[in-house]
Amino acid sequence: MFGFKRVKKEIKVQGMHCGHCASRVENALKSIDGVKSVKIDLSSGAVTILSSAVLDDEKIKAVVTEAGFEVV
Ligand SMILES: [Cu+2]
Repeated sequence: MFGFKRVKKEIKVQGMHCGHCASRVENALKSIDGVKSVKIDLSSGAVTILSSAVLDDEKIKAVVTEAGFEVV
């Protein structure tokens, strides 16, 4: 919602090869509490996460790993 603060976090994810991979990572990250949007650049593996609170790095790693990819 408008007016709430947003925390921006950028990570790099290895192993994404197509839109299907990207959407798996996106959905995994969106399952984390507070995540509002996920933007993925497939060619570089750069993932930008906007959230309403500071996210736990370990949690991010865990859901990405669970989806079958790796945070580098
Ligand atoms: Cu793929």
